[in-house]
Amino acid sequence: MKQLVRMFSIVIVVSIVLMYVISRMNAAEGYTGGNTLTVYNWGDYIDPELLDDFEEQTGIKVIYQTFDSNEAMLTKIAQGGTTFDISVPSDYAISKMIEEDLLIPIDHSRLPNMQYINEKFMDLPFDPENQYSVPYFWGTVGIVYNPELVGDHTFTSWDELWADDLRNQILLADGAREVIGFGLNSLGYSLNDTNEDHLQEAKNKLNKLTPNVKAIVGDEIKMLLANEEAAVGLVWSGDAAEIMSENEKLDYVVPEEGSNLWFDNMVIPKTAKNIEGAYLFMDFMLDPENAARNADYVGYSTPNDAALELLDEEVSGDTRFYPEDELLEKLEVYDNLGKRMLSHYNELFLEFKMHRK
Ligand code: N2P
Repeated sequence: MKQLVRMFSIVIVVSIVLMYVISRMNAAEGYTGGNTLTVYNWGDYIDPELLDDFEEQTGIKVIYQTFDSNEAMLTKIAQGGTTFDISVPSDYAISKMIEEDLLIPIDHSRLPNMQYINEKFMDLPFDPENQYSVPYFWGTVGIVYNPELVGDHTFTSWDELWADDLRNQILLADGAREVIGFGLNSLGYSLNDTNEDHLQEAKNKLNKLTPNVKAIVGDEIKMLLANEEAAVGLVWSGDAAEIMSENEKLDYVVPEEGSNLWFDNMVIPKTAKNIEGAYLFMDFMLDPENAARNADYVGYSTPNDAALELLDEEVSGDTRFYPEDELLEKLEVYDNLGKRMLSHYNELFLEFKMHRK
């Protein structure tokens, strides 16, 4: 019996020493096991200093990864093998993730700073009662252009993009919904249209835009347009704001036939390992001061009323980026068109890209 007790004590002591050594080794690499948070966000979509501040305040180490489309993000999370604690999908992608059971419901009582979100960004059809998502940024899709390089065009109509004098002058954001969407809008159809004839008509029309399209690009679109490498860009509003802060000559417009109004929200995917950390991160990003700094840095529009008050009036009063309800009512949010139709949109976009080659 005595021997058994001794052996048992030795095992315990050895385990404690081992655990200590392992934890020190992890600390040396900057990881403390459970004390990391993996954030999966769009590229160029956060002020990196906020990540440093979050780490300092909470002692949680952030592992930060980026994606450049909802489609890429969805595929990666759905296929598994990842440990993302936070992601930031758009409206229709949130609805798709809910449908595919990829998200953890949000306990609002753990997010005191949620009170600062303007009501109009809550309880939207893609996530009733915000059961699964928390507003991050919102905006529109439109055209940024350099008035000095485009003659008389002011792009109040999508059709102006097809003008002969814009040869090789247009950069397009690399988004399937965005590109097929403005193709449909330019024909007077909804950007959620699922009628096959309309979709083919849109693709054929987009194919005709090819001589004017210089490139289809990711986040570098901002640098290229600010440097006047092209005269016109199809962009998300916040990217336009960022470009215009670099180059004041440029302007941003949402064409009159209609366009997309989008919402990007934070979610906790089922892949999460640090749910406590995920709540801390979300509440940190909802803090008015942090949300204002973030909006200032990335150029996107904040849904956070208290943050909005902290922004320069020049920013918060700019109706190109904080449009009045009258314009917003004319815009459409992307619907979750279902798995098959969304793949079809992706295919059509790919065919359009191939047509360019
Ligand atoms: C940031 C992209 C914002 C995505 N680079 C708009 N949904």
